[in-house]
Amino acid sequence: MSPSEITCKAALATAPNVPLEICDVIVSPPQKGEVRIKITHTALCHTDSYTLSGQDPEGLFPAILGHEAAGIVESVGEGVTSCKVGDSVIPCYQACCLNIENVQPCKFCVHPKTNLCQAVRQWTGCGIMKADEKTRFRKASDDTPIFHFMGTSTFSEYTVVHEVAVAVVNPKAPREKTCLLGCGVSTGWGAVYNTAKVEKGNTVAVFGLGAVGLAVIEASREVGASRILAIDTNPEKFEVAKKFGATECVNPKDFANEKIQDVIVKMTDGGVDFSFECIGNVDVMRAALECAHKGWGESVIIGVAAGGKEIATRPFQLVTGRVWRGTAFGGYKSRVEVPKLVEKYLAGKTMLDEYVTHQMKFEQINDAFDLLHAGKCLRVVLSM
Ligand code: NAD
Ligand code: AHE
Ligand code: ZN
Repeated sequence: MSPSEITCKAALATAPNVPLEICDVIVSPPQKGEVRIKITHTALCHTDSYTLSGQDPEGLFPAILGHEAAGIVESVGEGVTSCKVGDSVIPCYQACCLNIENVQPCKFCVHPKTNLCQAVRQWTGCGIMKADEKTRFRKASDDTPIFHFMGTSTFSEYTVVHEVAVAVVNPKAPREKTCLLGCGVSTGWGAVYNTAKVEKGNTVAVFGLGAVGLAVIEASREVGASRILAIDTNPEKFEVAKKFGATECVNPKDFANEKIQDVIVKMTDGGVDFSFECIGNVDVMRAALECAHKGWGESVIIGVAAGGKEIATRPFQLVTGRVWRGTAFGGYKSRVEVPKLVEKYLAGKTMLDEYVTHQMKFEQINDAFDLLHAGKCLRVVLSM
């Protein structure tokens, strides 16, 4: 029997800076190359808040936000071979078209230096599905079409995603924890292992101690970084940063008359081997670059800055050997590597539970956003 429409609850972003509206939406069946997922758990990432704020040039309204989640395949569209009904899955906002029967991988997926699959990117950026360039969501009350977000739209009891965005994972893994591997934690880990390639004995500075920054700290400790400086304007984050592996904590507000990059350079005899910006603030991006050591220091931009913002530094900073990089989803080729991250967690080789500071009901999603804005949480996981 072919799948039919489903009516379910979703949290609708109706306009910038307006609380989400929990309402009934109609979710169409998956079309060719698509998968409909029953979302069981979704977390909130700062990027959801960024798009809701209206600062995202790709932000569309009305939309169903959410991109850090886990669920179970409810139905699949024509031609889908890489997952089946009942599979435990993690939707991947950063798609990956490798290893799918009858799918020719894109040139990004076969390239060893990037994870930026482009198989569906032009459609996900416009809030629609590739097959017919339409949305699979509409409002139950008046049939208004609702845009998808990042190809995932996990703030809904059911969502439709492209097959290339579905990672099938071990069904024994607790989805209330592994949902975090859909974005923030994987991104921080991958920034260290794949993008920066931090090595034993290196010194590291991490700007921003949300889940992303803490995952950078956790991975830096795992590779054996000798010093891990944790920097945040909210000193309430310092205790947890130390638990994740920070060796020193620095609050820029304690150095009102000194640039934070100068403080770090002094603390580290000329600068760190690697720095990571995990905030989305272009001034901090500059500071992170400029606290990297002359001659070899590298700085990785992870934070997402508002539309219209630009980064600046004296070119001399680069002439004298510093390197500026960026990373999306920590460089992981998602569908292929997320299942391996789940196994690493199941083997007890990573932290994950520790990033979940709050568990709430889906209906409390606006309270969860309030916690995020107040800096009172790492990850809030909502159960559907
Ligand atoms: P978060 O809001 O939980 O954490 C941000 C932290 O930065 C907070 O602890 C806050 O106190 C701190 N901060 C804010 N301004 C600061 C300043 N001027 N100096 C020092 N600290 C400051 O966010 P998160 O969910 O961890 O995400 C971090 C960033 O990474 C966001 O911009 C998010 O959009 C981005 N992100 C990027 C990717 C990617 O693939 N590139 C993936 C996930 C998230
Ligand atoms: N739409 C935004 C860009 C947002 C952005 O940079 N997203 C990150 C992931 S953030 C996850 O929390 C990313 O991976 N980007 C790669 C891509 O292809 O979007 C804007 O500013 O236009
Ligand atoms: Zn995210």
